[in-house]
Amino acid sequence: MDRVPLERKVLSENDRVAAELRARFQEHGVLCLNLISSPGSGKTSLLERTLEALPPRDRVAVLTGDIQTENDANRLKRFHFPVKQITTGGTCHLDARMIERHLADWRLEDLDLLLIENVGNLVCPSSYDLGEAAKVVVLSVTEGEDKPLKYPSIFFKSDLLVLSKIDLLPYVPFDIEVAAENARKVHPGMEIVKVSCLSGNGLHEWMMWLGERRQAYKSLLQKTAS
Ligand SMILES: Nc1nc2c(ncn2[C@@H]2O[C@H](COP(=O)(O)OP(=O)(O)OP(=O)(O)O)[C@@H](O)[C@H]2O)c(=O)[nH]1
Ligand SMILES: [Mg+2]
Repeated sequence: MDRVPLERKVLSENDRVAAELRARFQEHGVLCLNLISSPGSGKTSLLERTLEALPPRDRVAVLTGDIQTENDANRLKRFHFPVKQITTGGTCHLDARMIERHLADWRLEDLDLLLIENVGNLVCPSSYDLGEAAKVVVLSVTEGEDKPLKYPSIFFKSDLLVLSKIDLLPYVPFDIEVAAENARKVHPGMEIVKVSCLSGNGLHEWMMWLGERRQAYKSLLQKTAS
């Protein structure tokens, strides 16, 4: 079989498993978000600040993907929410089977929110549905304003752009308005929050977005059930 039909087959198998996951998330009322960015844009830092801000009894869990190491899971475990590392051993993205396998011994009925940190990569993760309700793309101010134009797929598919590391704006030639304009060229009306995990600026807006998303998901499920 040549490469293109084989890739298509892998993707359709992934879509099938992702659809099953999405149905299970809906059945149990679990909002699942898939965080995607280049390596080092600040996904784990954003999750650290998020877990720190959530009430200790919140029904939240995290799956974090990397090619190697348990480093990110170790950083996130100290907040005492369920956290699991997925090490792909070389694959540049998570796929739906990996999510299914790593969820096997968690009870979805005990969760309201599942945060997935994808492997650091702006390209491959965009093709693999994980059954999430929404993708969130993180772009740091050290990466250049042109990234939405160069890697349009992930910006098009994500509901939210988190512009991260804004504390570094005085030191890097990054025009935040141009970055936002580029993102909206690819994805008209895209929601954007600007954050610094170092100073805490903008984290309130991120937490508001997250809270509104959780509420909207709950209302949607209630409406479809009645
Ligand atoms: N100045 C500054 N540095 C930050 C900020 N957020 C993260 N960093 C730093 O950026 C580096 C990478 O952050 P991570 O949170 O590990 O990034 P990541 O996207 O999870 O990285 P991978 O999982 O390897 O893809 C670390 O040295 C962080 O301390 C920020 O808001 N401001
Ligand atoms: Mg990380």
